[in-house]
Amino acid sequence: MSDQKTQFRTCNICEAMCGLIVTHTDTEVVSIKPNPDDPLSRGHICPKAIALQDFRTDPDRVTTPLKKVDGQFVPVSWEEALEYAATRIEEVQEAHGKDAVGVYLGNPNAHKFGNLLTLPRLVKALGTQNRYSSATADQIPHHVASIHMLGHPMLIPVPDVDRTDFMLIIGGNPLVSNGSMMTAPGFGKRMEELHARGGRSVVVDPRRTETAEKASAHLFIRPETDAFLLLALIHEVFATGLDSPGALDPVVRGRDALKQAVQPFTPDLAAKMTGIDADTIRSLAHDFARAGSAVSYARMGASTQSFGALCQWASNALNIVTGNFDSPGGAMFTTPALDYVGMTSRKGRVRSYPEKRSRVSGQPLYNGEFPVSVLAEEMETPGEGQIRAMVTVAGNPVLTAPNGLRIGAAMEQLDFMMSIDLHINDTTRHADLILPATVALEEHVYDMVFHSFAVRNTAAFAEPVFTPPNDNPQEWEVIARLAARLSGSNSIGPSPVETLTALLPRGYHGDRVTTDAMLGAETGAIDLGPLVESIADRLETPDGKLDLAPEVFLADLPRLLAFEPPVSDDYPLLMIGRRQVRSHNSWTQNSQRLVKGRNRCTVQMHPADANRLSIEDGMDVAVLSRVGQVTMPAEVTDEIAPGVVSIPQGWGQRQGKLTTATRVQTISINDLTDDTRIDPISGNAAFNGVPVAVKAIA
Ligand SMILES: Nc1nc2c(c(=O)[nH]1)N[C@H]1C(S)=C(S)[C@@H](COP(=O)(O)OP(=O)(O)OC[C@H]3O[C@@H](n4cnc5c(=O)[nH]c(N)nc54)[C@H](O)[C@@H]3O)O[C@H]1N2
Ligand SMILES: Nc1nc2c(c(=O)[nH]1)N[C@H]1C(S)=C(S)[C@@H](COP(=O)(O)OP(=O)(O)OC[C@H]3O[C@@H](n4cnc5c(=O)[nH]c(N)nc54)[C@H](O)[C@@H]3O)O[C@H]1N2
Ligand code: SF4
Ligand SMILES: [Mo]
Repeated sequence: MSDQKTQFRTCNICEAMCGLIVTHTDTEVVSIKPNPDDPLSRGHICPKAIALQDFRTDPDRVTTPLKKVDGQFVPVSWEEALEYAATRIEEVQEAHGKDAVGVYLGNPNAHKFGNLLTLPRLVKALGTQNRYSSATADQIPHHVASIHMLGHPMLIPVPDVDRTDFMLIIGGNPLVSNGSMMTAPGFGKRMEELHARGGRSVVVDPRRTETAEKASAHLFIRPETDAFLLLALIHEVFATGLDSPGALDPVVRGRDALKQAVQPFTPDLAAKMTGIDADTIRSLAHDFARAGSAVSYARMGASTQSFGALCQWASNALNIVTGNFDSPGGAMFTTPALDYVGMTSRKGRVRSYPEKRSRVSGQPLYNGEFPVSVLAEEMETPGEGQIRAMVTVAGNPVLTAPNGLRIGAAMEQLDFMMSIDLHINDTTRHADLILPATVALEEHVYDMVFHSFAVRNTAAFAEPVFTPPNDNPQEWEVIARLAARLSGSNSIGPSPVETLTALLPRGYHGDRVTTDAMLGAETGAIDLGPLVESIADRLETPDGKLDLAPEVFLADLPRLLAFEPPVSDDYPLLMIGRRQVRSHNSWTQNSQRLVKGRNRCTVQMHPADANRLSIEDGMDVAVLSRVGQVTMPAEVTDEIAPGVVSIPQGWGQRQGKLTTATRVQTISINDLTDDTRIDPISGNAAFNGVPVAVKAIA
């Protein structure tokens, strides 16, 4: 017992950045507990934090480089592996050009500052335009709204949850997800505090979610009709003279254009499209505009849909016209210790958007990345620029991208594929080479991304707890070594901690935040206070104004007006996804402590739909879409709106290696989602509102 040590640490599985207290020996975790004094998470954690230790000791974890020989993975040395990777990539690029290699960067990269600081070197060394990431299956509409309205993709407004009087949540379930593009650990408690100070919360969602259960009110909405609701709220605000310019008025332009653009979007039209009655919409607009402060927060449900970009624009616009932008209790901006926006400032540079369009189907490229929805066709379709080799880092698109099986089949045809990952899984099994990664407890932690989206400014840093298995290099070093080898350099460059140390003094808090100061913080993190008004000086649009009515969104409104729900006789129901507390995207399902218990991979449907189809709770049913078919248990519940079905994302591990003793048979929702359903403005996958049929199995 004497050699036990205790460390403060930020959990970096999801965006919530919960403060942990990790007690450990040199080789084992003794306990992982919440840090009650963390200024952001205030003692909140979820069951996944405890599972951090499982990812390290997972018996199925890849712990040596694996090379595929005659269809079997065999261990090889790091030297051989890196040489093999570089040689094969160079062969493909010499024969077919730089763009013949595609890169896919998955979600865990966003949580690892070592990866974030070294991946640009790898991408540069590869020199390919064929870049993809999970962002286009997630939040690219937020960036597109910020680019056009504020001039920088990372100037993302964050709801000032802790001070607002009225929170409108559209298509987010932060009680389960703990917030996204809104780092808000312990959201349930924050919501209770909102209600306790006399405030209100309204959730708009086709499912009565865990968040909806706790909210002041829940409104069921038809999938993909949120833009009608948001624009009708703006319409009503203008129509009743409830718009209030606020302190930002001198820097805002496009108010009249917005007012004119929302003319057709009356509460009556919204009622017809959304299924929410017109009077409810009118009162919602009045309550929102009259509240002391209010904030509209639109997330996954409103971004992974055919009108994702319009939704994010309209949600921002509603906050702006009601004077709830960059003001306490409204949508605000962080001033983080590591100032990512400042580091990548575009002030004074005029750019045109989208930056490019994809080769095969002309979908838009933003932030240097093509939509993941076009990845399969870019591998399949011959011609100059065809992808013939892939590099994936911490990504599992076969389970997480729409029509994932099509991506898997295309990967099988590649000349070469390599992955940096923890597992042989549905994606990496197609690779010729897998390089092992280090896991959280083996690495330094500083959150480069999510401090930028947090409801409070804080900063925390921790050192590795354990050494990696087999003395493996840190993941950043693997990336840096491959990049160096490909660019013919002898140096792997500065370490992420060196870079972080150099960048912090240039951020908003100067010398106050250093790695030493963070390590020495008595509460485990430095509290930098609540969000402050800051946007007027930070706008990066060419004319320095905040644009309420960018042409790209106005030009998309006729498409919205022409929208009809995509149901047909063959596929009469609309499918949406759901998240669950004990599962994180596609990669935590190997933790026994998280997956134990009943099979949670069920298709939820309303009793009225179940009755009509002679389906009973617990029965196995077939779910069919244009692209695929699965069999899974039905869960009959009035949690879900009639006409809608819900399937959780992240399940369906087919690969034998992801095996826990009692693992249940699950399916992947992305065997059903359709890669041709895309938001044409942002290129984001439209996971919501996929037309499906559900059938009882004899
Ligand atoms: N436990 C857990 N936490 C997670 C994750 C996880 O897998 N597990 N994943 C993390 C990641 S990567 C992210 S991006 C975040 C996402 O965080 P959230 O945005 O909170 O994600 P979801 O829980 O998917 O919530 C989306 C909601 O939108 C609803 N919805 C679906 N279609 C529509 C629609 O057309 N309109 C409206 N209004 N609502 C709709 C769904 O019913 C669902 O309740 O969560 C993060 N946190
Ligand atoms: N239908 C539907 N599909 C969705 C969603 C949805 O709501 N509905 N959500 C979307 C969203 S929001 C997201 S973010 C994407 C996520 O999509 P991805 O980023 O493609 O998937 P993840 O499940 O996060 O998979 C991460 C991969 O990284 C590996 N991994 C985990 N930790 C590490 C590490 O530290 N290093 C390395 N090198 N590898 C690691 C895992 O083994 C796994 O292979 O999925 C999207 N897909
Ligand atoms: S909510 Fe997210 S950050 Fe917090 S403990 Fe759970 S997984 Fe970790
Ligand atoms: Mo995500």
